[in-house]
Amino acid sequence: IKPCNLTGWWENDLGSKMQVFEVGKDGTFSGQYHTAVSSTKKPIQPSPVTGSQHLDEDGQCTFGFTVNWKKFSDSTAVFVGQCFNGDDGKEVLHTSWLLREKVDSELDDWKATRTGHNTFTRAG
Ligand code: B9F
Repeated sequence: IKPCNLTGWWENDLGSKMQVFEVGKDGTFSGQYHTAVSSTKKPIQPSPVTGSQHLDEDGQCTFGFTVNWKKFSDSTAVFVGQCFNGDDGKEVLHTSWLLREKVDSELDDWKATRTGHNTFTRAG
């Protein structure tokens, strides 16, 4: 079984790509997220990722990270997930996300959060 280390390039089921630069000894990491989808008119830009993973050696670590879409949107997304080794031995990340949209008024708070799931595999 491979140890769990998120360093490298990942691609999800939407075609979004994420690069994790380096995982520190304490499990913290930074990276860049290139979303394949957006619903703003502004051009999509690479967005900073900051996260933390467990350093379990069974290849099934849990992790979380935040994406700040600051260059083209006021929104923020957080992902939580776990790494698995599929039947073919390939690593797969199963994640759930919350996406917080900036709303103009507290009255709109109820509709400000979206949620979903993404599956990532190694890219390149
Ligand atoms: O489209 C999002 C956005 C935020 C405010 C206007 C546009 C920003 C990009 C989010 C990308 C999401 C997906 N990509 C991916 O790989 S993060 C979770 C998904 N996984 C439209 C209006 C308000 C929110 C969305 Fe917006």
